[in-house]
Amino acid sequence: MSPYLAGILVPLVFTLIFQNSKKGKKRGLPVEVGGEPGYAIRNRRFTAPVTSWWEGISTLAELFEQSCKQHPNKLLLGTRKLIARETEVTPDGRSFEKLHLGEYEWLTYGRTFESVCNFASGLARLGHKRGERAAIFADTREEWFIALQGCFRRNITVVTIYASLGEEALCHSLNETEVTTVICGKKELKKLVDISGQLDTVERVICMDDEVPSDAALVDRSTSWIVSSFSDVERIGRENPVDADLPLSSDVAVIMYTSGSTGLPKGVMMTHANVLATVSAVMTIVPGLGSKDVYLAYLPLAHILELAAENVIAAVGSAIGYGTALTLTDTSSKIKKGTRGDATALAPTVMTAVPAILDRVRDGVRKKVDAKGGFSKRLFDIAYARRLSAINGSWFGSWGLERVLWNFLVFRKVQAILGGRIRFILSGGAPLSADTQRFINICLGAPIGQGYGLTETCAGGTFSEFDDTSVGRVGAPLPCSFVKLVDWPEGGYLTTDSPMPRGEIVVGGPNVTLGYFKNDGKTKEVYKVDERGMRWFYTGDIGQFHADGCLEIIDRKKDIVKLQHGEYVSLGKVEAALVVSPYVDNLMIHADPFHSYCVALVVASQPAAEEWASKKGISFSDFAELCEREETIKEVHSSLVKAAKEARLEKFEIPAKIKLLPNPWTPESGLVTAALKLKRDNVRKAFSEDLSKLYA
Ligand SMILES: *[C@@H]1O[C@H](CO)[C@@H](O)[C@H](O)[C@H]1NC(C)=O
Ligand SMILES: *[C@@H]1O[C@H](CO)[C@@H](O)[C@H](O)[C@H]1NC(C)=O
Ligand SMILES: *[C@@H]1O[C@H](CO)[C@@H](O)[C@H](O)[C@H]1NC(C)=O
Ligand SMILES: CC(=O)N[C@H]1CO[C@H](CO)[C@@H](O)[C@@H]1O
Repeated sequence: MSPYLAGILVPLVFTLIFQNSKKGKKRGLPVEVGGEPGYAIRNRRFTAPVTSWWEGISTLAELFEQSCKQHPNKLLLGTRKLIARETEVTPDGRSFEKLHLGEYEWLTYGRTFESVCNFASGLARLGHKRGERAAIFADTREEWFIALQGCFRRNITVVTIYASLGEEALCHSLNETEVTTVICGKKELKKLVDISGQLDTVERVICMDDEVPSDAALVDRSTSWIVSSFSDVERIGRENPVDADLPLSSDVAVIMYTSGSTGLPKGVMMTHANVLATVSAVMTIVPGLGSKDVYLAYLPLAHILELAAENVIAAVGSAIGYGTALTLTDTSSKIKKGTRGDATALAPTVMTAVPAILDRVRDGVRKKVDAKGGFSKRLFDIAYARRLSAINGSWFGSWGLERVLWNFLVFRKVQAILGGRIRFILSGGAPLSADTQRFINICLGAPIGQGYGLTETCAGGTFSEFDDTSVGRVGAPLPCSFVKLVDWPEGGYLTTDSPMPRGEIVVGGPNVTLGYFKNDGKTKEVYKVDERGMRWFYTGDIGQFHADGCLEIIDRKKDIVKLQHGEYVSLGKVEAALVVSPYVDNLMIHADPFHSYCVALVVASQPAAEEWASKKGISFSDFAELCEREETIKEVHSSLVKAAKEARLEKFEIPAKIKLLPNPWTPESGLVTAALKLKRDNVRKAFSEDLSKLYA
């Protein structure tokens, strides 16, 4: 049967089942609030801000203990065993490390709780005193979660640090918080030893990898630290149990160092009540989260989105399987050919993602479909178009059975990439492009909930409800938050704007954190308390409220630059419009008041550029050389201009000149944050010569 025929026949064969149109549903509710005048709103489904979903529970420690007692025999933490580490050499002589990983091995809730109690006792026996802080500095893994819960049981404030953080920032965060115990992996231990001379307060290090002894000798010689392995601490605790020393809800649970886009990182203080409010809010949003769910954990636990997500999962009896971004799928870069990636080995039902990862999934699927061509591609295109019009609210293509059929014929294979059972994806960290949201939504058949929040608001803020298929918006306020807009006249955004009120986004509620650790000045700048005692955080983001109460982020205060002739360029907006060009892997727009036009640094997408070159018959020695070529730059530039026109950018917003760069920007290079947001200052510094050449 021709795919075109299938497209016409299939819907005719099945009976008409119209999906309810979701249009016109009110999600938010304008409310009166005190403080600086503004247009405030909160979630319509809840009359008062949610503080705890669980009755009688006021800290994360109590929440976890309750859940362990309710589901002692259910599986909680799963980790894949490393079978072999291999080195693969490509024909041109480059070598890559590949991992051969086995099946997941599980700890039950009961066993995990024992580990947590043992670890807590072990910490005390090793000499960690009351009131001292501990830092966790490691990639996301089982021990991270156990250490976190262990610290909570001893009322120890946990300082979290991104594993990719640079030396200076690492030193600053450990110094500032006077950490006495650092819990880290083997890789991070090396980093610590390098700066040991500057760490005065650290007394002991707990290494999550069991191979520590050989390193320990080295560490002991060069530092005065006592180094123990994780299993040692657990053993000591098991042999010498100590009573729990539980925190109150107003005690600080975590000081989270955010890899800010400028300067040294700032530590955000979060109480148990703060995190619990966010955890509770997530409960109200993911439909039917329960003990049948399996969650794939791989984002940094030092990010509040992941920390809250894992605490939610562990509170409802679901299982958490650990993975990494580099071993996620069967074709991930570190997975040995022919073996399974984390998603296929685990078959998760729920996962979190940052937009950059979902963009990669989308590009991967598109490329595969295009490469196949012919019948498969046509079938895919038809299926996609039909699902798209259904999601668009049209009756055309919205039959329930048709959806099942397309899933079976086409999308099942895409779904198999992530294990085939995904029913909900939580996206956060940065806004998701409309195109990717649609694509993932259609191909995975699973709703994507997009959150908007910051570490400072404890990830609270807004959340798009799972049945909201509109794109580009971040939803209505979370049940734990109030959100209001405040005029920003300099930027031309007012709450009296029509058709929608616009302004700086300000978040208030039980979720708003206490402020920055040892940084009163900065705290006073961005946190304000109104006359009713409610705390508000000024986000610096610009948003607008739709009539149904959903928020849309449209700009960022400090990313707006005035050009020589007075036009304002919103860097983020222009970047979001141009990044859709197939040649772009990443880009940064640069504008300043000394010039009348803007320029762009563009990290070229290697596959796209090389494919174009080979089509044109251009020969080149390596990719860096290709990026230098006049004709390549011209081609990429015209593709940017096209994207700009499609997004209806003004002429002055289109970069007049561009520099093509061959190497991707990674968190390790310090050019982007761990959530892959641009660090403008660093990029500007790193490419200052290129920028001045662009203006020459
Ligand atoms: C928990 O620790 C903090 C900081 O040391 C302390 O101020 C607080 O009183 C402790 N809470 C309890 C319930 O002991
Ligand atoms: C940390 O503190 C020590 C001593 O107080 C000091 O020598 C060192 O420079 C500090 N390092 C940072 C990064 O602040
Ligand atoms: C879906 O709706 C948008 C906006 O209403 C429109 O631009 C787009 O063409 C529609 N797509 C389809 C496939 O109907
Ligand atoms: C820590 C904090 O900000 N607490 C506030 C949370 O919000 C409630 C009102 O919803 C205030 O009463 C708390 O003081």
